[in-house]
Amino acid sequence: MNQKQSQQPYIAINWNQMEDMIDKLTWEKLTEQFWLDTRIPLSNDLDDWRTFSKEEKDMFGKVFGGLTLLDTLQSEDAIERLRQSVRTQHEEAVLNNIQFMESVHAKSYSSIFSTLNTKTEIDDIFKWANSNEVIQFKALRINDIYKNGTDLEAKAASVILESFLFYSGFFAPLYYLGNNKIPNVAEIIKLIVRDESVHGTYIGYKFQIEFNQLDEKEQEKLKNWVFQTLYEFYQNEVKFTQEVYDPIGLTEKVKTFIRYNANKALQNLGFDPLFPDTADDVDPIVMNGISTGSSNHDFFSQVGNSYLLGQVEAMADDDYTNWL
Ligand code: MN3
Ligand code: MN3
Repeated sequence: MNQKQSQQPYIAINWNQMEDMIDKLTWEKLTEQFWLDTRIPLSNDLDDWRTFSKEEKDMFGKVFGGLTLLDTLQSEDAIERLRQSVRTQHEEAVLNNIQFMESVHAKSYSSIFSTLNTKTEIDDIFKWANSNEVIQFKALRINDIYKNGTDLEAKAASVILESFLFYSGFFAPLYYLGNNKIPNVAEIIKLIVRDESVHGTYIGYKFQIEFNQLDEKEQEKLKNWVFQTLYEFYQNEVKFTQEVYDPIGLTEKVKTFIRYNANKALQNLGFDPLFPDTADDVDPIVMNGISTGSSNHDFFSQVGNSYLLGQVEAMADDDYTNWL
């Protein structure tokens, strides 16, 4: 939408005349699942936290520090970039909601830190996130695509971040939840996962609309770019996973989980999976963690309360009506 030309009337947004019903359904879904970190009783997790080893506490600091960095990027730069190529006024309204929730996500980690960590520990975590090479690679590379990539590349980068790059971090709280530890911290992560699931699906859907308008040659070129970029991120994710999870011996389980989620990112973009890993390969403790509770974390799933990889196929309108 460009309303800046002075000769043209300024257009009032009309929610009774939808160009794309997906915008309205997404708005309703996102506003219905609105939440705030301040409503979760995080201090109830302190008893569990005190039993954790130094290595476990260190791992959680890095995990949440890394997630803070990525959600900061989403709240500050991603939505501004996506705004440049909105197709409808309603899409811009949905992006406003997403942008605010990204700030809620980024702030949630600070609520977790202030509950579990000392001031010195918090300072160290932020120092790590702001200087560590592997975590910085994710943020800088994604932001570079936002700054210098095409509209379609920017959308793809956003989906890669939302549906893939967060999950090496999400693994830890979900795994501990599956073992009945820190349930309130994990509840926040589950709420974030639920949001990211809608964000990735929605931006992926908008990507697919534009992608389908390209000619075959351009499609092939962009598809190759997406797979190459995703694989480049996967290699960095492996490094990140080793650095963060080697000390507590969870690296291999996390690597399976990130490959599974890399496939989900590709699915959101309308592409076939790259890795052989499916939901069945992911540690069931994590799948339990992610599916506990009343929320549906995956809008592709036809079976309701779960987080399974759906059939890989192009999006259709009825995929969205199933949300209702
Ligand atoms: Mn977020
Ligand atoms: Mn998001």
